[in-house]
Amino acid sequence: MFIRRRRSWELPESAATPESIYLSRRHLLGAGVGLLAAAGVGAVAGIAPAQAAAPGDPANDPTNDLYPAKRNPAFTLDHPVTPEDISGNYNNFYEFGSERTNYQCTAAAARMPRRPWTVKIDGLVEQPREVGIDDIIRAMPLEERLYRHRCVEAWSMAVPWTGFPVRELVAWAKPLSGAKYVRLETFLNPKVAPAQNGFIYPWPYVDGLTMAEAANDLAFFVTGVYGKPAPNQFGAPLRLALPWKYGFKSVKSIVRISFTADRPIGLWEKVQGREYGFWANVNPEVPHPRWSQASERDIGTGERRPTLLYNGYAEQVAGLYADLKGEKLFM
Ligand SMILES: Nc1nc2c(c(=O)[nH]1)N[C@H]1C(S)=C(S)[C@@H](COP(=O)(O)O)O[C@H]1N2
Ligand SMILES: [Mo]
Repeated sequence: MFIRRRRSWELPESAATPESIYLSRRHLLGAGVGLLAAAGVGAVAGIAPAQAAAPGDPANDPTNDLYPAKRNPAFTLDHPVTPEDISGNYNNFYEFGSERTNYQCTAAAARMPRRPWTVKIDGLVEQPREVGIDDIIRAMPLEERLYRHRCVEAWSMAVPWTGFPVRELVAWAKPLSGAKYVRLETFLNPKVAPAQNGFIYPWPYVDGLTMAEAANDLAFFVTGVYGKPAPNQFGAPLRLALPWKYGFKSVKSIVRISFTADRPIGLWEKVQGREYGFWANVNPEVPHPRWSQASERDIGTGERRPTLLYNGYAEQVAGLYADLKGEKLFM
């Protein structure tokens, strides 16, 4: 995501060629891992590898027994799933740094403790409550879906998410009839995510959707990816996936789900409302004020593909917007 306050030497994705940097970083990382393995660090010395000791290691996730979940064949793709070593090292998670290609972001996120993790459900509901994440996950019908994932910066990937329909959790939360929106909030903990000490962004990360969008079959809460609990950089232990919208709508590492009468204002809308609005539906014909959305670069294959209306999901979601023509549906 790019905001106006970026320094002049920072180019938008469309103007930069990050592959060369990205590939050289990958190369460096690979070499580092090789050296460690060759030296037998950890194993020979009898010290547990740093990964296993990390509080954020998904290998210790208490819901491991639920994976892999059955794939729902209704959600497939016409192009290959992005390899995990690529998608898992190209993440937007500003709480852990503002560079997608920076492995420090993935590593920093890995230090986030995954438990205890409590989700507050409040606002216009019959009974506000705080629930442990495992109680939510175990109450929900987990399934795997292949989804397109399109960032507003014009890169995309194909991801095998595991999770459950948003509407299942909405039903479980028992919202009141006055609820018109679902507002989602990420954790606020600068000790875990030092970038939250910065003053550029109005933390915590917030975004939301309408109740009608939440009821759509495609709206998905994600708990896992690649057939296992999601590594932290993907937004563990609970994140949203709205595949017909730009990725910034898909809030990560959620701690609060509120049902509201008023439209929530997301972090990006707050920071730069002229460029990042509430609806943010994908549309190749509506450019971002500073770059085209006509095509996108698949970070797995490197191919440039034409962008599709509603990111290819028009059939399922266009009806949601039939009566909203006056709204800025694609910003
Ligand atoms: N809390 C939080 N959620 C977030 C973000 C973020 O920085 N913080 N980035 C958003 C953006 S811009 C995108 S494109 C997706 C990226 O998801 P991915 O890293 O799993 O591909 O997460 C979204 N959710
Ligand atoms: Mo994004």
